[in-house]
Amino acid sequence: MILSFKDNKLYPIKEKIEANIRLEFKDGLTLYDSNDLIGVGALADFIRRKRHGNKTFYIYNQHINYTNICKNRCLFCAFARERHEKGAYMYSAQDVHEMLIKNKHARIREIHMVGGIHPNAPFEYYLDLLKTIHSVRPDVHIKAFTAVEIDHFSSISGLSLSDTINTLKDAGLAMVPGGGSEVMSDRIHDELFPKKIGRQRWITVMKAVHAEGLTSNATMLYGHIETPDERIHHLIQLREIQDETNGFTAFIPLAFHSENTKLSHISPTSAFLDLKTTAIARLMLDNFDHIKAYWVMLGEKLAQVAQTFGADDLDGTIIDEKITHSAGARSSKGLTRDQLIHMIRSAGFEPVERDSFYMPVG
Ligand code: V47
Repeated sequence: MILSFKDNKLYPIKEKIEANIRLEFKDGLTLYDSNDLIGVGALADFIRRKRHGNKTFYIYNQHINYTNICKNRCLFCAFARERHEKGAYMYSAQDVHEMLIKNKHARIREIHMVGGIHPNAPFEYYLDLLKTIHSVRPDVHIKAFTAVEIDHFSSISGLSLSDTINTLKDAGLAMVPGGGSEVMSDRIHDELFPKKIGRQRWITVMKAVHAEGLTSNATMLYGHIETPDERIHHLIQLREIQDETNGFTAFIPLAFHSENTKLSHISPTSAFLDLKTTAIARLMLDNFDHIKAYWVMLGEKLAQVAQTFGADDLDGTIIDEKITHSAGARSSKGLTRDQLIHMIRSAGFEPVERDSFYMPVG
C-alpha cells in the first residue's frame, strides 16, 4: 500500500499490516496517541477494502425496547426507570403484536429487541415476546437480549445458561446483540455499573451463546471515564474470545451521550475520537468481519464519513430508537431505506441490503 503519514510512528504499524502481523497492545496505544487521523483512517480503509471492497451493508430492521424498568441503574444510562417512576413502561406481548402489525407491509428483516432488567417479570414473559414476534413475522430474524438479560433469565428461571439459551432459541431467538459489556474493566464496572454483571460473567455468557450455535455482536461504550489503555484492553479481550469461538459477527463502537444521565458533566465525544475509535477497532479486531458505524450515536453525517475509516455497515432503519435518544441523541429516530442508500452511495460506496447474518437480500 502506498501511503505517507504525517506521523512517523504509523510506518511500523503499516509494515505489520502489510505483513499480516497482528497488532499488539502498544500498537493500539500508538494509534490512539496519533494526531494523524487521516493516516490512521487510511490504514483502516486498507483493511476494510481488502475484506469488503466497496460494499457497505445495511439492514431493514425495527428496534423494540420492551421495558425501561431496570434494577441495574447504570450511571451512563438515561433510559432506565424505577417501577413506579414517571415514564416507566413495560410492553405486553399484545403491545408488541400491535407494533409489528403497524409495520406489517414493510420488508423488515430483523427485530432488535432489548430492555431493562425488570425486578419481577417471569421468564415466560420474555418467551412470550419472542413467540409473539415469531408468530407475526416468521420471516424475520429476532436479534434479542444482551448477555446481561440472558444472565438474568438464567437466574430467574433456575436453568443453566445452556438450557436458558436453548429455551430462547426454541421460542424464536436467532441472534444476540452486543450490548452490556460497556468497557471490560473492573475499575469502570465498579464506578459506572456496579449492579450489572461484570466482564467475567459477560464473557462466560457470550461463550455459552456461541457454544449453543448462536452468533452475537460485540460493542464498546466509549467517551466517558475510560482511558485509551482500557479501550485497547477491551478490544484485545474481544479478539481473544473471537479466536476461541469465532461467534462474533460485528463490532459496534458506541459513542457515549451524557444528557439526562448521572454523568451529564461529560462532553459529547469529538468527531476525531469517533472516527479514530472506528478505525482502531477495524485494525485491532483483525478477526471480526464487520465494523458498524451506528448512525444513531454518531449522527448520520459522521456515520457516512466512518465508511472511509474502516466501517462497512451502517446498521439499519431502526424505526424507533429509544436508548440513545433518552440521553440526548440529535440523530433521527429512524431512517428509510432510501436515506441509508443515499448515505452509502453519496460517499462512493455500494449499498448491500443484508439480513442479520450478512446474507445479501434484495
Ligand atoms: O449496552 C446506554 C449503550 C447499549 C447510553 O448488537 C448508551 O447490533 C450511549 O448494544 N449513550 C445498547 N450509549 C445498544 C447496543 C446496540 C446498538 C445497536 C446495535 C447493536 C447490535 C447493539 O447502549 C448499552 C450501552 O452500552 N448505552 N446508555 C448512552 N447514554
